[in-house]
Amino acid sequence: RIRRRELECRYDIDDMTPLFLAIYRSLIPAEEEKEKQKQLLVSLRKLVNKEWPDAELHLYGSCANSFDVSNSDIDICLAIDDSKMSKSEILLKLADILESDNLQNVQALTRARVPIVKMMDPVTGISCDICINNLLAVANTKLLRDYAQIDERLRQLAFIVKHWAKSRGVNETYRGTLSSYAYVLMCIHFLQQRKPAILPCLQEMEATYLANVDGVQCAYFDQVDRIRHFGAQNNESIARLLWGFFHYWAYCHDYANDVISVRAGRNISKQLKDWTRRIGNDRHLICIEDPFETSHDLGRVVDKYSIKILREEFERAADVLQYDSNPSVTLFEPYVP
Ligand code: 3AT
Ligand code: MG
Repeated sequence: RIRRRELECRYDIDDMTPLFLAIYRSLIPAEEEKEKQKQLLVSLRKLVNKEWPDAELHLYGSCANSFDVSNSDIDICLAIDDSKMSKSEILLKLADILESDNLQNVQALTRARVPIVKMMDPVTGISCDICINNLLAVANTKLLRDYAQIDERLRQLAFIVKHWAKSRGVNETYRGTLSSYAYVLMCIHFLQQRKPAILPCLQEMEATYLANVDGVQCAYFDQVDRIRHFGAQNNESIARLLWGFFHYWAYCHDYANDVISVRAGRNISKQLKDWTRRIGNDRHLICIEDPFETSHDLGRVVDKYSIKILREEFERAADVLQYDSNPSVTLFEPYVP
């Protein structure tokens, strides 16, 4: 593998910014779509509280972290005292309740890694996954949303990266590629490394948000209104950052030794985390530390085949941005096997 670490990006890269910003804007969900999501949440709350008066429903995932493109599914967490019923029993009961309220395609997946009920609301056409007591996901949703408010380039970059990943077929965890959550963490990490930095490391700052979630300490600076100018010293355009992002994962990241850590605001060593060997199914071929559940490697879904596909896609994207005459089209060309 030739490593092109020293490569400078093309001289006219900044001229492509309007094209990428137009793509970004076209992906943002319309106000009325967000309104429909809220309405659905309100009616689901009513329904659930009839059976369980103390239960709460929280939105999490991209519909709540501001990284959702239009027509996304929504993710909901049912927070409920589960000392009387098992998770599976709650899911099955929930599925019954939803079905009798005419929600469509109701399915309880009790044996999934994260057990959920899936369903579709025929009124709004919105599909949704409901999980039980996954409060760490609610906490990491807030962290991502807070990062997005510091510098708008994060949301722009992440939208384009998610759109690229979906177009190229590398946003499929069941096939060994990365989740949207992992891509957003890679974007945050990348912007933390720019010189000057575009994003701070919120978990290294004074903790203004503190919560113990399922035994995990979640602590970070969440008064992001006060640090809106953090990235102002850096005026890199979105096209330049996009090129930098792919170039970094294609040619600069040290896959053999480094762990991407948004929590630390930098790379840390695999050695330090004892992520150097394969243990069970965890191969640690690309290591992305979860910011709160730090023993959790989001890259663990990646195997020896999919790491090759991923890295080839990063290289393709970097090369398209470097040499192609029409990068804002070629970058998103659907992958055809
Ligand atoms: P999409 O817009 O749906 O592609 P998303 O951010 O909603 O992006 P997912 O639907 O894959 O992503 O996941 C929903 C949320 O669940 C996102 C994150 O808060 C949490 N989550 C996902 N994967 C993990 C994981 N491996 N570990 C911890 N939390 C996770
Ligand atoms: Mg989602």
